[in-house]
Amino acid sequence: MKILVLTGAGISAESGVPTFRGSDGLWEGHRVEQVATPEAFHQNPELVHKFYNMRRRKLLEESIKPNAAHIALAEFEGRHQGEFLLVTQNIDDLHQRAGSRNVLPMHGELLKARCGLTGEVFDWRDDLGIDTPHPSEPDLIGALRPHIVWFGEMPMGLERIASFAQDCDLFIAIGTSAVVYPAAGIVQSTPATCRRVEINLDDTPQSDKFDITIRGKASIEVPKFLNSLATPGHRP
Ligand code: BJW
Repeated sequence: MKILVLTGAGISAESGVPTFRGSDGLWEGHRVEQVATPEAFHQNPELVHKFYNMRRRKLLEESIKPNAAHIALAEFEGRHQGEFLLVTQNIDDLHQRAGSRNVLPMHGELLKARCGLTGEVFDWRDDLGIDTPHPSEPDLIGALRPHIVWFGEMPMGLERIASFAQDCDLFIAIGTSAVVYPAAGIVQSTPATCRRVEINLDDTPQSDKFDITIRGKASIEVPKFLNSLATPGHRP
């Protein structure tokens, strides 16, 4: 069985990483266009760096750990015989820390920085600023930006995602509000034969495209659902 999983901020919420939308979402108090667009970065790089520095520091706090949903996905991948791809919209590294191997972070990674001039990508755990020198060219100052896909920019790995989705047997979307494209449209690029499962606290604008909608916390529902797949004769 060929399995495609798409995760969003909801899977990391119970690990202490805030979601975007919703009452205590990350963008409360920030207008999206102030921080999550290339124009915003061009106009006010200090503000944008500050926003991501705060989130990077938080992600590196000891209390932030993968939860039962991240771990269940990693363990499932480890024992799954067929093809498996985990596409995440999340910029945290909790899937990787849980041990997932085939992870495609389509909206970038908070613990990486990119040179805006050359496109080189570096592992990055410190603050970034307008005075940060380029790691291999110290005279080049301020060329680094967070390795994040902002609105209007092309998400990463789209060809691989499209090619995997077109003949997958099972698609599972977990903890995403399904309002940001192209991620929200992946469900519709899966074939008619594919079983589509949505796990979320609430309905989303895409819920009617799924065969099964499971309502509840990811930390409970993801392990439960993945365990049910291991039951002989069970068809999701
Ligand atoms: C739980 C839970 C628990 C909570 N258990 N569940 C008009 C129409 C269509 C498209 C467009 C349009 N105008 C513009 C566009 C394109 C635009 C877009 O989609 N805009 C819409 C908002 C209208 N998209 C883009 O610009 C993308 N690029 C692009 O389109 O390029 C051109 C292109 C052309 C042709 C082909 C392909 C591409 C880029 C999008 C980049 C998104 N970047 C962000 C910010 C990253 C930086 C940062 O982190 O600050 O990525 S936006 C933000 O939203 C972030 C997320 O990855 C993304 C999705 O959010 P997510 O993960 O779904 O989180 P939430 O908070 O929204 O939802 C959480 C969910 O979890 C909720 O449903 C809860 O119920 C649930 N939940 N706790 C289970 N415990």
